[in-house]
Amino acid sequence: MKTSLFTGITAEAIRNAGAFAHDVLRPTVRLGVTGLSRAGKTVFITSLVHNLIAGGRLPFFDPVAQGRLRRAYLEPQPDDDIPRFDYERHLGELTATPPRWPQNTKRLSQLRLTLEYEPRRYLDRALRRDKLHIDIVDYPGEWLLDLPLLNLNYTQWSSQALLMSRDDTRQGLAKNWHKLIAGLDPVADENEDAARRAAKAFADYLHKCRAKGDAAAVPPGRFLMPGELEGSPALTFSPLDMPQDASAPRGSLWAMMDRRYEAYKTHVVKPFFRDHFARLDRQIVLVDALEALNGGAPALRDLERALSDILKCFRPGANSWLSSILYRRIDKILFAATKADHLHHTSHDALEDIVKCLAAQAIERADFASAEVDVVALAAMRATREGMAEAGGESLPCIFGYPLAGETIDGRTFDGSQEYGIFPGDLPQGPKIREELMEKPVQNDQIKIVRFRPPKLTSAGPSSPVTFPHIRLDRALNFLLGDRLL
Ligand SMILES: Nc1nc2c(ncn2[C@@H]2O[C@H](COP(=O)(O)OP(=O)(O)O)[C@@H](O)[C@H]2O)c(=O)[nH]1
Ligand SMILES: [Mg+2]
Repeated sequence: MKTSLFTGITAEAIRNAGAFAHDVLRPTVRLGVTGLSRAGKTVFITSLVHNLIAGGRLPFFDPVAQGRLRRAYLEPQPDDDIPRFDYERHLGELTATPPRWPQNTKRLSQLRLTLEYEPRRYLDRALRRDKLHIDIVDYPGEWLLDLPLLNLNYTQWSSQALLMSRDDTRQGLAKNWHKLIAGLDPVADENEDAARRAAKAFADYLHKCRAKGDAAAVPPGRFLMPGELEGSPALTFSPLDMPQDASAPRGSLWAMMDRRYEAYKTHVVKPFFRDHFARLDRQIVLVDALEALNGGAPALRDLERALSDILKCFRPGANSWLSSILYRRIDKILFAATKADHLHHTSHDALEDIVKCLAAQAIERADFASAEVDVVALAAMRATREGMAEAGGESLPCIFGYPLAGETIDGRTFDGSQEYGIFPGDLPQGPKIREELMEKPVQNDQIKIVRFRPPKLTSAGPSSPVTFPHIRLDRALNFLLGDRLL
């Protein structure tokens, strides 16, 4: 272990060290699974756990390929104060007839999976070092985007948020909120009702941005993903249009908002980073690049910025608050483009290249000397099959699946009952990929993405359990965990 990790050690770090001493006896990996809402975290965790427990096809996960994985099972998690990831419910939804995608989740949860394996080294076998606990922590990526708030006071944050909202792409979405705060006097007496109305209008605006795929106008993350804090005063604030060079008079609306903003940082942002983020060993960041491709160049630029902000959390500045509480460093980070089953396999490498391109600048800037970073295109749950279809005398590589009721392509609305072959379009490729993506706007109709029903599951034989079909889930597993199962 590098001694430099102990510089700036704090009480929190010492507390985390207690957890570490415990881990030497029972090897544990804390695996963070994050991504913006709807990126596919719940489906990823459910499929990963089920494929391991039920013996799914994982030929590129070395311990399985080498026949060394003996069994995998769930165990009670060690942290009694963290909600458990509701694996059984999500499994039930995905295996129902007809299968359904899991319901939306908005909070942090955790699940302990234990792997028993045959160690490669004689000594490990003799000492029966043959178990690894994996504590999977599912948390909203929106919460990571709150880190920059720690360096901003209320006035700075307020003017930044207002400036962003006056951008051409956001102005329309912010109309109601702008109108509401224009009618509020920041130096007038504090007023709970006014604070509530402003906070609601602000949150509505943030939701509208997100619905359009705008990943940049997110913080404060709990406004979109409130978790257990819904309705709490720490979430009842909004930027205000404040007079320049003035300060908040005592008892004013401005002072009230300032106090709540600071409470949000102290009681919401810091505890998340300290109690959850700082304890992670490995991290997978799920990215719905296809949704952003669908939204064209502005959505891709926003996604690039969000990825860069997310990456900053993994490599905080040397003298920052976050680095002072980080006891362990995350040593592997995987960026995964999800839902690759929306594309024919001939496009999977291109999708990986797109995510590499979106994350490249951030990775360079952050200088990941101590962490290994990789990119993969995967589908945790493959909802389509592949085939060729004839169109206009041309044979095109298509994907076949059941589009969900209400989905549309080229003006046609699907009813969910029939299988269709879809040619999803060509992804930009090659050395000019960045220009193609960011400057020449991808036309909205160039890539065709519809949501498909989850697949009906089949088993390999009467005695085999059903498992979830996937794309490259095993490669992701191997990168994240393979070296801990030697
Ligand atoms: N076709 C396909 N769709 C997926 C896959 N993973 C997620 N989805 C879709 O994305 C939606 C959101 O996934 P979910 O796991 O709930 O996202 P979360 O908000 O990050 O937990 C699901 O309802 C599915 O429609 C996948 O591997 N393949
Ligand atoms: Mg979820």
